[in-house]
Amino acid sequence: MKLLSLYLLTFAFFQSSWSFSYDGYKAYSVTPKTLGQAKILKEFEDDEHFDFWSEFRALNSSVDVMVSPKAQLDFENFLSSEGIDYTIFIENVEEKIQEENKRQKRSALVTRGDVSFTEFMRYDDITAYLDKLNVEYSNIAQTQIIGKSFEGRDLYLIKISSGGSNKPILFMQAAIHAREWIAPPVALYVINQLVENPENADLYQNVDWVIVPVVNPDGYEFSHVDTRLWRKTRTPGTICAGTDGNRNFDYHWMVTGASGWQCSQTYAGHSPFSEVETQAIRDYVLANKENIKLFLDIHSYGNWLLYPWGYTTDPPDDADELQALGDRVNDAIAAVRGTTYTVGNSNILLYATSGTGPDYAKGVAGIDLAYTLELPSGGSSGFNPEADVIESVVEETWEGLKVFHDYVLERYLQRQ
Ligand code: 0X9
Ligand code: ZN
Repeated sequence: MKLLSLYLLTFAFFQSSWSFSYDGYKAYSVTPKTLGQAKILKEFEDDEHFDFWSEFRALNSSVDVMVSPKAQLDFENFLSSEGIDYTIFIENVEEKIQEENKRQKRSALVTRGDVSFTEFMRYDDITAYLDKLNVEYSNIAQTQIIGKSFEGRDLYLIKISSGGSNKPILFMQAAIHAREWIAPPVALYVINQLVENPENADLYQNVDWVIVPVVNPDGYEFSHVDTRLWRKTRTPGTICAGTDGNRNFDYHWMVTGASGWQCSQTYAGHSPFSEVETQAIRDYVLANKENIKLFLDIHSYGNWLLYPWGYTTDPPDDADELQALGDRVNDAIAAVRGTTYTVGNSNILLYATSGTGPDYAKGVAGIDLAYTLELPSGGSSGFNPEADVIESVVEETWEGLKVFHDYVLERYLQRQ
């Protein structure tokens, strides 16, 4: 037994590479100057040789896209012929990932049941921590398994509550996109601060917090061991695997900014809610929709705090309120060490999306306050932050998330 654990530890510690190699993949920073240019660029999203890492934000503002070796020559010719400016900011993505991996300790060093904000934790370590809280702090923290992932992993949710019923709920989820490794630590820090830091006890007296730290554990694990930049779920397809969970919700499903092609990074699935992971979120949200006052979907990257709608450019009726609250969250984050977010409607100028979690939460479940938080980028690819930045990101973000709490308290408590 001892030998086995030693072997496993050694294996985990020295395991430094993924099965899939990004050798020869390049990352481009591309700047569309006209709406026409932006539209044609967006069409590449459906192509499996292209992986858009950052959001289209505005004309004359750059977007990051990784291109496979096969497609690079045609892409560069195309950009030149269209007069679209670009630079190559990573010549070989594989080299960058390997270089960074040498410096990145992953959770080989995390003791079972502990939480770490100095390395990226594997899914089993995350759930072991939640299990521990469930036992050691059973008066305030309860885990719930809300379903199983496609590969059979338990989908964990944790509720932090001082008891009683019918309180407003702040709902947060992270890592519906597998590769966005900085998202689970933000969710885990909220959990850690609420449960293990007695100074924060007043934050769950009148409001319950419900947090799903990893919505897509299959993809998350796959991004640790096989393909670093995996985004989707792991459901098999006839040609390519995986569905984009954030295009799979049944609200204006597949109307825009989503793909019907299974190899696309934004594949919406063969039908709405084809994925067990999104079904689990749907079921929890619908069953608790009267109480959930905030739906926060945590992603990376780009420093955005976005509110619906993704599927249409028409703003929601309460856009002013969503903007004002978002601005307050941004101010609180900025006060820590100057990190700023752009707060806005998610269908900003060029980047429509449909079938997202926040659109569903607002449009179907009637949760007024629905947001996507795109955390800061890190490392060469934006999804590969150095592990030693985790702490500063989670700390500053926590300051912003407390603003959501204060607002929900002000806005909804007297009505309960
Ligand atoms: O595309 C997404 O699902 C989100 N961005 S990510 O880079 N994390 O994949 C953004 C969803 C909401 N944003 C917009 N509608 N613009
Ligand atoms: Zn994402």
